[in-house]
Amino acid sequence: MTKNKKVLEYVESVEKLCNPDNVVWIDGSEELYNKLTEEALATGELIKLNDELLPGCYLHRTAVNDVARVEGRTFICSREQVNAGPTNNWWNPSEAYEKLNSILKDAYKGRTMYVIPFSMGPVGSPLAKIGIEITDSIYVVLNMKIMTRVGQNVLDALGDSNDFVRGTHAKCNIDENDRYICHFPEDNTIISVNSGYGGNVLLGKKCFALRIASFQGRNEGWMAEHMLILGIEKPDGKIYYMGAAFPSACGKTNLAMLIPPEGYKKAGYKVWCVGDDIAWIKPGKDGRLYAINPENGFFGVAPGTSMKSNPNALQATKKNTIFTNVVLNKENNTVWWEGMDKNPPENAVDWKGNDWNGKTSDVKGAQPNSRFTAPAVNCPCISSEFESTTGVPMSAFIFGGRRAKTTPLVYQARDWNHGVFVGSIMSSETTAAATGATGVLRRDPMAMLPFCGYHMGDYFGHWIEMGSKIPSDKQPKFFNVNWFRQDENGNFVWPGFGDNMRVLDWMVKRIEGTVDAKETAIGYVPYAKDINLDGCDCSLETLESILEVDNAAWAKEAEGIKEFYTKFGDKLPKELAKECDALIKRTK
Ligand code: OXD
Ligand code: MN
Repeated sequence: MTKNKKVLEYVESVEKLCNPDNVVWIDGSEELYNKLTEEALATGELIKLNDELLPGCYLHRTAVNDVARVEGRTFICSREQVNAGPTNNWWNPSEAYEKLNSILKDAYKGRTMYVIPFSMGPVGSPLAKIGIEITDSIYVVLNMKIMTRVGQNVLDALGDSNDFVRGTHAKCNIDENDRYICHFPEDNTIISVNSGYGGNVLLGKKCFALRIASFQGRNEGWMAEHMLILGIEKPDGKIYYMGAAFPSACGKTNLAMLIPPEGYKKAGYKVWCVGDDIAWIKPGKDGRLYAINPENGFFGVAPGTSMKSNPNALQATKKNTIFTNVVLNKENNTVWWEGMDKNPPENAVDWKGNDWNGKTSDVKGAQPNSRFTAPAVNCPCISSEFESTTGVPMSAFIFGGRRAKTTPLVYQARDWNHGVFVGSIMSSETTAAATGATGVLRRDPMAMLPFCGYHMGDYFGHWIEMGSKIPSDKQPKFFNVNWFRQDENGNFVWPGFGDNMRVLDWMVKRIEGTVDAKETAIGYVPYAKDINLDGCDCSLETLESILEVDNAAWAKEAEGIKEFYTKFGDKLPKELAKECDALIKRTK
């Protein structure tokens, strides 16, 4: 399939080490995918679902010990420890290679080795990058087909270039004690062993598109961010594109596919989804920042996805989708998960493969981190710019988190550096369901804590530097949102979901310069009257209560930020230290 010497060398080296029975190159043809699907059905790796209700859809179950990303076993193997920084696990690369090679030795014996050439981003786009993933898992091949662009055309686009990421994955025995997800940023290399769970084995996603790409972006003058990308189309046809970063469990996929309230729909507003998880962002010729979604599908959390919370995502899963660790409804051979509807199946199989009755069982049927892998083209609100090779021009960056108090519904940063500060202090309170302890604050700068492939202090510095290259009139505006303010009784105050459109609408007006805002210690906060509440289940007074900025609370918050910042030592950009001091001063 290719004469590229570096690709051939890499494939041969893995073949020699892992010793497979066969080698199959994934050329992107339907014939080959069909053949592999048949094989996976025969072994039980995949279960075919109802072809009328869910055409082209399959169910897969992972091992019970292998259901999520494993941050504790994820390593940045930079040559110098300092370059991994205080927020990553570091492993000396020579030691890591030695250990991984011992695990990989003969790991494919009796198995087939698949070589997947894939592009992150539209093939041939100047913003796209190429990878070769080698794996012994058909599940990985079929998921990579959905999540990335795969096939001969990728190798053609690569030509004889050495600029590709080498990803090796081996299932081995799914032994959690020998599970490693390792990144060698200086070698463009990823090695993942002893897992079969998507986030650990679909190497294009977190491993390449965030950890390796963030490192590449710093060296090459662009940014790889954990951001959804959406476009807001106004009735006059003008579209504003925004990138938004949230820690998990803050409704990122829901925001990416938001359905505007009736009044907005009637007036002609539309929201388009360009991506739900990752953005690659680069300055264009005109000086503005342009973004692509490097992925080709959605690897979404299934539980909680419903016709109410996210009809677009649900619709996207109706064909050519792979479900992982959800409930199998035996009555009609379809799938179900908690939060899909109030009608769990009685004659069903749970994610572990045991018989399950949703009406009587007291255990969950779907694994809480069960997933759908759905092609982006299936999404009813996918943007017409999804395949754009130049990307979409960014008008705003939105940061956010889950905070019961302190952080108002929305505020705008003063300028770029203040915006970077706002992103760097992102934080979320854990929910009781997730941890057993409610209200524990976790700082997660730009939602990149588990995904930054180098020292996070340098990452902040890179953000500052990117801003210095963009003329201020071309810079996106920065906003922070908090959909999760609670009243004294612990009830959420803001209705959220589609009503978040009202906040996005205010941002558009700020971008256009058609609405004033109140200057506060933390930035610009809306006047309540400027947020459109027509048809909204929230009164003006209630809205006012979640727009308040409590200086005493922010003075305390600033102490926490200062403390958090000490982690980064002298790598903390002085611009951010200055922003923190300025916040402290303004709260007095
Ligand atoms: C994801 C994550 O799966 O951020 O997207 O964990
Ligand atoms: Mn994510």
